[in-house]
Parts: sequence; structure tokens; C-alpha cells
Amino acid sequence: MRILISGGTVVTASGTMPADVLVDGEKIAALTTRDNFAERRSGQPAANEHVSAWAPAADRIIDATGKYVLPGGIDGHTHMEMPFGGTFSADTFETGTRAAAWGGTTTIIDFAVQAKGTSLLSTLDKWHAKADGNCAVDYGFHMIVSDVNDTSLKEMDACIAAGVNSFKMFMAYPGVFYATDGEILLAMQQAGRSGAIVMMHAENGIAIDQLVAQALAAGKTDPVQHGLTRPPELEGEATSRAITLAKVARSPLYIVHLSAIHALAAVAQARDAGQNVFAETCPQYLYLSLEDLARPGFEGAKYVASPPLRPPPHQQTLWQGLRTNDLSVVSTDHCPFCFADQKELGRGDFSKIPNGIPGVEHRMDLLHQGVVTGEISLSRWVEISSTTPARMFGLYPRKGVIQPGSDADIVIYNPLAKQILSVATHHMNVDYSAYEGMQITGKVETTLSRGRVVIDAGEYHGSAGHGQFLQRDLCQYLQ
Ligand code: DUC
Ligand code: ZN
Ligand code: ZN
Repeated sequence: MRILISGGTVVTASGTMPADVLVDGEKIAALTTRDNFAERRSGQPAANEHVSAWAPAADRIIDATGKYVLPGGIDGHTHMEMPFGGTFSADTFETGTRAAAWGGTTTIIDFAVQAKGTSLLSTLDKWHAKADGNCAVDYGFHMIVSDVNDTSLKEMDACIAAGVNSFKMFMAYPGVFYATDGEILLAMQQAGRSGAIVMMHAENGIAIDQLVAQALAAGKTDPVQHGLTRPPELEGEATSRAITLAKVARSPLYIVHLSAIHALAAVAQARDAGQNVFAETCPQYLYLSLEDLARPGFEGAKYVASPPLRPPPHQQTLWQGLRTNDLSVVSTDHCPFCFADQKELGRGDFSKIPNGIPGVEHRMDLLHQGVVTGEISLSRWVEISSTTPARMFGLYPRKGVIQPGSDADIVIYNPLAKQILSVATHHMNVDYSAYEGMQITGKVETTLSRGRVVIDAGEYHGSAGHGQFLQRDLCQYLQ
């Protein structure tokens, strides 16, 4: 199957150009620029002899006039079917990857979760059993290490050989995922020796648990307490501590879901000093705030995630961090729990509300708003949502770029279309939208995953099992 995408503006991390793209099978076969000058003069896509040469050979021509042609989005942080707080996140690998495709994301990297007392390799098998044959787009795994011992430390190398070379650890959630500083140091040393990377959930969980107990003892049970008992200082402190541990262990570090000014300052300082520290933020920290957690009644439960949403001034600093590259990736931390029967578990006790916000479908759109409002450039949009995640997680240039030889993961994006985000129209398997009613400029028109059109003109054409497991290389910023 050959598909010609003609008339569009190709946007990559390195710039924009009027260009036509030829897809052959699962790969991008060729890219040809059109005459920019003639195109600007006439306002029409320039006639191009390459296109006319290709057109007869194409089985299908997609007219992308007036649209952006982007490398498919890569969401490096999702939780499908994640066990949490006595329940499971509501999207399966099938529903979650389908929703991702609707939103222009063609790769997810999800987290396999080691339960205490189990091995990393059996965990990996378990997550393959959940995902293999069910995904609509390509997927990889990170590994959550929640039981550091000699066996799991040794197993890290076997995970790397199996294409899973990023290990998430938690300074939060004592008794569940929490690791001590000593355990973190050991895992970082092991990762550092093997060229792998530790991803850190940086919140001081020991101190947070005391604040939570105090709030509950004082009868403060509403969802907003979730935010008030996890102050940004305790994210900043944990981030600094993780950075210090990584320095001593001589390992790189990736801070996940960074939400607070304090944590960003610690990351910026470490990067300025030359340390291999990277960080991601998430759309919810750019657009939502503590004020959402404080919505009346139990409504705030929809916004309970960790780290929590912060007061509005943090948002501007995070946008600034995206511009300066102290934040280099935006992932969603997609972790959906239904309001009706899952968030409900924490009515009367905010500490029992399952932590997570749905978002895998909306990341590209929400970040495009940053282009519309002038927070980031078009190329930076592509860089933070596709190209850098590809490099960070060992997928480049197979993913993250439009160039001959790369997978034909391509999004055709209409920058002028208007849409309103809503539970009534989204495709995630969850009964509310954290962005209900939000007006968006821009919309995905077509999504190709490895050369197959999975979304087009408001219809889904994909299938469970099309998505393949991605055996990832090591982080390409470290080689
Ligand atoms: N944070 C969340 O909000 N949900 C799942 C795990 C996490 O770290
Ligand atoms: Zn986390
Ligand atoms: Zn997460």
C-alpha cells in the first residue's frame, strides 16, 4: 500500500516546510519539498514534478492542503489497567491506545508494575499478557521497581535485554511503591552501570503521610486536602534528593510528572551544573490547578493525582521550563478512574481516592494551545511531544521524525479546526473529562500508525493487535 500525503506543511523538531510525503508499506519512503516561494506567492500548493511522478504509483492520495503533517505523538507515561488503591485504571490497552490514536499519539510507553515479593521478569510477562495483541498503536514498557533486592537488581539487566531500560521508582506511597534512599541508590548504581535510566516519582512520601494523618484527624476529608497535604516544597525536596543520589550513583535521572516551581529549580540547577538530569511535565499541570481540586462537593476528586495540581502561578513557570528545555518532554501520566464507582472509593476520606487523571487523547491538542497562545513554537510542540520522547526512550529515528526509513507514524493536523473537549465526545474509557467544555483550536484529522490509516475524517479504522511491542534502545542523550 502506497499513500501520498500531498499539499501539507511538514512540521518536525527542526523546522517546517511545504513538503509531500510518500508512505510505502509501514515506512516513510520519500519526502519532497515543494517550491516554497511559488507556494507563498500563489497561496496554493506548488505544482511539483516529484508529486506528479509519484501520484500514479500511489494507491491513495491524502490531500493535506492547509494542514500540518507531524510525526506521530509519543506519550512516554501512561497507565493502562494499572492496579492502584484497590482498583484498576479504567482504560485497557485496547481502549487506551485507541483513544491515543484519536488524539494523534501513535506510541505509548506504559509502566509494568512490580508487586512486592514478585520478580521483574514475571512482571514483564504479566504486562505483555495484558498488552500484546490488544493495542491499536505501538507500545513499550518502563518497569516500576517496588521491591529492591538482590534478585530484582540482577534482573534489571535482563529487562534491558528485553527492551525495557527505564526503571521508575517512588519516593512517595510508603508501604506500596516507596523505596528508601538506600534502595534508590542501589538501583541507580545498577542502572548507571548498564546505561539505563531511573525515572523518579519525587515527592517526600514519609512527610506527606504525616500531613495526611493530621488532616484526617482534624476531620478534613475533602479532595482539596489531597493537594494541601502534598505541598510543592516536598516535591522540591525529593527532587533535590533524587538528583543528589543520582550524582553519587553516577547515573542519569529522569524526573516524571514535574509539577512545581521548587522541583523545576532543582532540575535547572543540576542541568546547569552539567548533570544528566531530565524532566517531563504533563498537560494537567499546565492547564489545571488546585482550584479544580477545590471544586464544590466531591467534584474535586476528578482532579486527584500525584503530584497534585498546584496553585495557578506554577503553570507559567512550567511553560517557561518547556521553552528553556529544563523540561524536555510532555507526557500525560494518563491514569483514568471513573468518577461514579472508582473516585467514589475516597468519599469521606481523600486519601482513598484513586490517584490519576485521564488525558492520553488530549495531549497533542492541549500542547497545540501553547502554540496558539505563543507559549511555544510549532517545532517545539513536535519536539516535546514526539522527537525528544523518541530520543529519550531509545526509539529515534524509527519514531519521532518524518524522514525516509522512519515508521510511517504520521498525524495530519488541522490547525484551524475548533473542538470542545467533553466526555460526550472523547474515546477514553472514563466517565468524565478533566477538561470538560474547554475550547481547543486544532484537531487531528488523520492518524497513520506504521502506514495504516487508523483515524480519518472522524472515523476509527484501526484494530486491536495492530500495535507492536517496541524493543527500545538506550536513552540517546547519553551516548
Ligand atoms: N500518580 C498518579 O496520579 N497515578 C498513578 C501513579 C502516580 O504516580
Ligand atoms: Zn508517579
Ligand atoms: Zn504515572
